[in-house]
Amino acid sequence: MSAPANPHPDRRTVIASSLAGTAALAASRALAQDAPVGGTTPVIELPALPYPLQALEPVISQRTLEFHYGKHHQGYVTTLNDLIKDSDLAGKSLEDIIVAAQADASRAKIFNNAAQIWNHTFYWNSLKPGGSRPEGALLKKIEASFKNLDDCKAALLDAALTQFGSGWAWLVLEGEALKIVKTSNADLPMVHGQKALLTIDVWEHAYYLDHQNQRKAYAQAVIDKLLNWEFAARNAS
Ligand code: MN3
Repeated sequence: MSAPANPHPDRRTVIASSLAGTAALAASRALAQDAPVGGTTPVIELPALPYPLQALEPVISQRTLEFHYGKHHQGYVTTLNDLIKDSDLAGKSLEDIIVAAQADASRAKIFNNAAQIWNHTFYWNSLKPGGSRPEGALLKKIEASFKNLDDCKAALLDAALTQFGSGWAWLVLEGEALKIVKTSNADLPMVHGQKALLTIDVWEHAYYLDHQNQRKAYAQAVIDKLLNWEFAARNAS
């Protein structure tokens, strides 16, 4: 039986790396700075998914990604562009928008939408069809900060399960140590002095179509089968 046709071949393009520090981001910054006076201000764009929509099955179905990427992630992008248009934040990088909005309680809606764009792009990159295993310097760091890889994964699962309500479970670098943390709603490590290495979305929309209310079945399968440890290693270096 052949795989279902990908209805979005234009989304097959692989995005090079994480949001932070990519050539694409540098290019978008250069574009922002070089925008001609009176020209069109660049908008925040929805990055391409790094794999086809069906590539994470059976853990995460094509239907979940059609909604989660095509509706939720796209929705945050559309809303943020509406919110910042004609403001001092128009044309700024996503990271700059997140940091500026986080410092201003009157801009909570901007923060929530901007952070959710960043979180979701980071989450797609934290997953890889077929998964991978940590090696080399990252594995050494894991063994220095946790007893071993199994303990690191168990702590990540525990964070995913004990985050009350919507949020995220993360592997982060804080100083020289790796830590597992959880955040609520759109909150994210970069505003807490931590560098994100991997994340798992534990909002219900991430798993309800495939696993209904069983967050543990989803989080355990993601940890066992889909984590992109090469992406984590790039973020840690
Ligand atoms: Mn989500």
